[in-house]
Amino acid sequence: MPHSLYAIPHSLYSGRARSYLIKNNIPFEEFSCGHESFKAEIVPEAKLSTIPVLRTEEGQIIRDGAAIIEYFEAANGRPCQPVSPKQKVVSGLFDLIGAEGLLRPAMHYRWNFPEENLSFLHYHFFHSQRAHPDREAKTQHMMNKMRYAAMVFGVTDESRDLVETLYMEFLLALDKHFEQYPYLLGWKPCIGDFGLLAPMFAHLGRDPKPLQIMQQQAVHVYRWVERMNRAHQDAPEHYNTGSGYLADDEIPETLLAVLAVVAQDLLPETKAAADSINEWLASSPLASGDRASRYLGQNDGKAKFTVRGQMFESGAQPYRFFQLQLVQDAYESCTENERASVDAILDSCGLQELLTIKLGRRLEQRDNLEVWA
Ligand SMILES: N[C@@H](CCC(=O)N[C@@H](CS)C(=O)NCC(=O)O)C(=O)O
Repeated sequence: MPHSLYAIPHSLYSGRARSYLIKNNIPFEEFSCGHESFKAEIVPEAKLSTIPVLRTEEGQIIRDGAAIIEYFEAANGRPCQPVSPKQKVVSGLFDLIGAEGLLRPAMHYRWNFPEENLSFLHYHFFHSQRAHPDREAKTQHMMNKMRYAAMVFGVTDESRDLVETLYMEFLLALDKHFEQYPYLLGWKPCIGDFGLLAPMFAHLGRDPKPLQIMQQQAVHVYRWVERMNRAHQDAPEHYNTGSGYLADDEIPETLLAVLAVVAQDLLPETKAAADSINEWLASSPLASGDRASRYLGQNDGKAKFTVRGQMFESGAQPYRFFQLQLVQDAYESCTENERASVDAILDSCGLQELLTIKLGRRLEQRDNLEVWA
């Protein structure tokens, strides 16, 4: 049996793992979470009923997109991990941005344009439910749950204009980058490309409303999304292509421009989420191995922060800090000189402080769950 990937086309985090398997020529079969085997065989070992989940050829069950990628990276000599310091840190940053930093536009452009998106979404949600008499009711329940999640991440009537403005600034900056190079760090995808693909494929590069925006206003980003789902390099429009990451630890200016846009909400939101979770940690006795649930923190788990005068309240999720820890670990493993070179680029795009924001406890993944160390 080849590897089995439990995933669905419209799932944000599934796109990250699927692309990694495709790009690394790892044979797999894809099964819906509506498949009978998901509930019966997968969830008991996955512990949570989220997707993606991988069942390896040997029968090991791995829940979580980052963990699936890490499984193959560790086994195969880290083919998608840049080794030079700036590129390693920037790759990790884009992984974090994809996993956590674009949830507001992803949810907004999916759920707040029913005229354009609803029948498309219904098809996908319906076909990810088991064939069961309650299938339609379950479909509606799941769609309502996800619609509500858009609000959890801070999209409201007051904030939606700014959510759109920030997304368009990000999209146009990213478009300029992909006009120059087919991948974030040059000629092949890194861990950051896979992370970033999560919101940019299933939601922002596939649902009818945001897909149209991407095709009409950011064709280079659209091509990258397409390219990330094809095994070969798929960059015929780039003449004189190279084959690896850019030489000399180069981070193109176009990528720093993208990070400068992202910094505007990523940094204040991460600080606010850390404050909220740290206050909660201070009053919560925890043993090593206790589960870190999805939303945690003070004030009902909310991170409160302001961008361009607009107040946002969003769910404070420990997962953000699991990803951030990886970036901080990469930075801390550098020599002093290497750290100085990383400091210089992060300073130039307003992200330097991100390296110092920490939770009071480290997070780990154990037995398919995020737990406190
Ligand atoms: N940290 C997990 C998150 C997975 C996740 O939240 N997946 C969504 C679909 S994109 C899901 O299964 N949601 C269902 C639920 O939360 O009940 C990962 O990166 O794989």
